[in-house]
Amino acid sequence: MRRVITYGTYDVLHYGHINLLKRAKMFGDYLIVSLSTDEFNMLKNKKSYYNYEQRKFILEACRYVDLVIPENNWEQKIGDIKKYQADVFVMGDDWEGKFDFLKKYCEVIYLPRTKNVSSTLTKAYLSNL
Ligand code: C2G
Repeated sequence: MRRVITYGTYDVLHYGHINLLKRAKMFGDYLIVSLSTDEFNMLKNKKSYYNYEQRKFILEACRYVDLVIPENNWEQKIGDIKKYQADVFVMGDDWEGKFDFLKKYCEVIYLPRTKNVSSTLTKAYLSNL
């Protein structure tokens, strides 16, 4: 069983997120999403529309996702990779190079972001309706 792990806020889930999750899943058989908690989002200066439980509930309905765990801090990735025996770490390429230190523990893959879609754009559009 090849396990893939990825991290993110995944607020207002959109096709860019799904496209990332779908491609990430193709690198293994089991996809773990470490979902930023509301507290960690504050550290990332991100305010999510949906809270952690709601974002977790939505992600768990995604066919590509096998497990959702909380992302509480920047430091947990190595421990997560060991604890969940992740073989592959996948992120969008807006993070290109930022997580290369994980290469000691697993494969690190950065995938091209999906253009012209983001939670911020979606929220901005909705707030102008
Ligand atoms: N993403 C994408 N295309 C988009 C938007 C997002 O491929 N149009 C990807 C991002 O690159 C990321 C994932 O979808 O891999 C989740 O995006 P965010 O929720 O914005 O995640 P982020 O805030 O970057 O959190 O420890 C890492 C952080 O938690 C990453």
